Amino acid sequence: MEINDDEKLNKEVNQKGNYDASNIQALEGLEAVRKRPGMYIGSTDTKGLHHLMYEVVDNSIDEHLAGYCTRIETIIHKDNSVTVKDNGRGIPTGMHEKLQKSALEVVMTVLHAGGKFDKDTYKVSGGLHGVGVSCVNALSDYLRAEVHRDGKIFEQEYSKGIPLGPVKTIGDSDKTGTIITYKPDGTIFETLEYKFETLHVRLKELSFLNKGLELSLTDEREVEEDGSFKHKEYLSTGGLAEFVEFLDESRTKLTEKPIHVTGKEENVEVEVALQYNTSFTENILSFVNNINTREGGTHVQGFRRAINRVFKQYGDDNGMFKKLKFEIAGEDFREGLTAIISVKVPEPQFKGQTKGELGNSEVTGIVSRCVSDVIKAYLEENPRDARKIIDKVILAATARHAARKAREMVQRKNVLTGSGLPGKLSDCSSKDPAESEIFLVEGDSAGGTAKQGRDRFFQAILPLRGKILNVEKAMEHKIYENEEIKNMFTALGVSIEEDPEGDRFLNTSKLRYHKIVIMCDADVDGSHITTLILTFFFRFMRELIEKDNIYIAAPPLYLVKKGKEQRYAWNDEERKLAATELAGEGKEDSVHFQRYKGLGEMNAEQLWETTMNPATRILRKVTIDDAAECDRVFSMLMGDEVPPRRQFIEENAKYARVDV
Ligand code: 0RA
Repeated sequence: MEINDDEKLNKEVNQKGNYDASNIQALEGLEAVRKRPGMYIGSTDTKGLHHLMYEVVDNSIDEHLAGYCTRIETIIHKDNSVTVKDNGRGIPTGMHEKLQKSALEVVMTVLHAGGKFDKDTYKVSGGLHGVGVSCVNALSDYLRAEVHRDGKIFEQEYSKGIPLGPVKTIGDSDKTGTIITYKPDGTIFETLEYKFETLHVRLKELSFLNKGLELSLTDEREVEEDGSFKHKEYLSTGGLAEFVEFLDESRTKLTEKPIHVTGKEENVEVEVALQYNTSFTENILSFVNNINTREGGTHVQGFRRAINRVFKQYGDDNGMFKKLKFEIAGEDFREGLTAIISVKVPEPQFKGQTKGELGNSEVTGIVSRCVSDVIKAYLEENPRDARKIIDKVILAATARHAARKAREMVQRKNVLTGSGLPGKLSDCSSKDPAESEIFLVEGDSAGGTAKQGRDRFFQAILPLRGKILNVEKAMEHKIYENEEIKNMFTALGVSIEEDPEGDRFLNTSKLRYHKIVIMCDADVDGSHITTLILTFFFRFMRELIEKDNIYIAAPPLYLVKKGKEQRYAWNDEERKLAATELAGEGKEDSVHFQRYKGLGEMNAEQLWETTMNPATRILRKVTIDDAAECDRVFSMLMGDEVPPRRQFIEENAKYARVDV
C-alpha cells in the first residue's frame, strides 16, 4: 500500500491549505490539549502519565495491524523519559507543498492528523486511545522523533508540542521505522514516575492480543547484578489461547486446551478463547481494538448468548438436564469459566460511565454466530469434554440453589433479631452513607482501640476475627454461613439478589457507608489478611471496588522521638528526614525510633492521629486497575496449584505486600 503523503495531507489534514492557517490550527490544537489534558488522555495522574506511552505504542501497533511492523521496543530512561521504537514504515516525511512543512511535523503537531492517513486500520473514536501522538507531544516538555525511511534518517525535536527547528536529515539508513522519545511535562502531570509493573502488565497483554508481535521493555532506572538494565521480552505465538492459559496457570483445568474461536463478518474481526476450570469464579475479559472494555458491551453479550444457547441445547439434546428440578441460569454456564473476547471494529461506539462499554449493536449477533459455530462443532467432536462441562454447569446450578437457601436463612434470621446489624459493629451516629465510613479492623483488640480513637459521628468499626474465610477455596453456601462474612454483608447493607433470569447481582442501593476502609497491621500477617479481605471484595462485591468505595488504611511504620517532640514516618526515607529534623544533620544518636509492628502498639489517640483522622491519614484507594492481573494474583496466592504460588511469593518476597 503506497500512500502519497502530500495528496492525503491536502485532502484531509487541512482543507484551507495555507501555511499560516495550518500553523494557527496546530497551535490552537496544542493549546487545547494543554488547557484540558483530561479531555484527551483521561487524567493527569499516574494513569494519564502511563496513557501517554500507550498512545505512542498504539500508533506502532496500528503499523503492525497494517502489516508493516514486527517489533516494538520501549525504554524507561533514568530521568523517566520514555522511548518507543518500532520497525514500521516510519512516519511519512514528504514535504507538503501548500503547508510548506514535512508530513512528520503535521503528524506530530496537528491534532488527529496521524490517524487520517490510514483508514484501513482500526481506529478508536470514542475511547481514550487514538487521540494521536500529537497529544503526547503537546504534553511533553521535550520530544524527539526519529524516522528511518527512504534510505535516510530524519529528525525533529519539539518542546510542549512546538518544533524546535525544521525536520533535519541526519544520516543514511537501510531500515525503516520510528523512534519517539518524550519527557512528560512536569507542570501538567502530578507524577512523572513510570511504573515498571504497570507497563509490564500492559505490554504482556498487548503481546497476547497481537500474536506474533515482538515487544520489549527496558528499565534503565534499575540495574541488575550483571550490570545490565532490567529487561523483559514479550512474544505470544498462541494469542488469546495462551492468554487464557496464562490467567489460569494456577487453576485446575477441566479440559486440556482452551477453545479458540476466530472469525470475521462485516469487517468485524472476532477472536475468542475460553476454558473451564474447577474454581467457582467467572473471569471474562473483553477488548475492542486492543482496548480493555471493563464494562463489557455488545461483544460480551454476544458471547454470553452463544454460551447459554449452545450448552443448553447440547444438554437438552442429550437428556443431560432431565434430573434437575430447577431452571438453569445464564451464570451457571459461566462458573469456572475464563474467557477472553477480542473484537476489532472499524468504528466503535463507546457507552457507559467510563466509556468502557461497547455499544455497536451489530456486534452482538456477529460474535454470537462465530462463537456458536465453533463451540457446537467442538462439543460434537469432543463428547468427553462436553460431558465434563455440562456436569460442571449442573453442579453450579445446584450450588446456586443451595446458596440461595443459605442466604435466605441468614436474611430471615436477621429480620428476627431486630435491627439486623451485627452485635460486633460499633456503628456511627450519622445515617448519611455519603459521609459515613466503616473500618474493617483485624482483631478484637485493635478493634477496641479503633473504637476509642474514632470520631463516632461518622466512623463505624467492625472488628473481624482472625483470618476470614478463604473464599477462593470455599463452597459458596459455606461462605454465607461464615460469621465474619455475614457480618460484613449486614453491616455494609448490601445483599446478593437474583434477577428474573436467575442471575445474581449485588444490590448496593442500601449501602450504609461510602468509604469502606480495611485496617490491618503493617506486617506480613496484616498484608495477608488485607489480601484475604480484598479477595472477598473482588469476588463478591467487585462493584464496590469499581465504584471507589474500598480503601486500605496506612498505619505509620515508625515513631521518631526526641525528648517530648515526635514524628511519624511511613518509610525509611521519612524516618531519616524526621530524625534530621528533630536532631539536626548527622546528630541522630539522641533520637529514639519505635518500629510499629501492629496497630495494637498504638494508643487510641495515636491511631486517630496517624491512621483515622481524615486530615492527617493516608488512605490507599483500591482500584481494579488491571482486573486480569489482580485475579491472577489472588488465585495464585489462594488457589490450589502450589508451584506457581511458591514461585510468585519467592519472586515478590521483597515487596511483601500485594498492591491492588
Ligand atoms: C501516518 C501514516 C503512516 C504511518 C504513520 C503515520 C506512522 C505513525 C507512527 C507512530 C509511531 N510509529 C509510527 N509508524 C507509522 C503510513 C505511512 C506510509 O504509507 O508509508
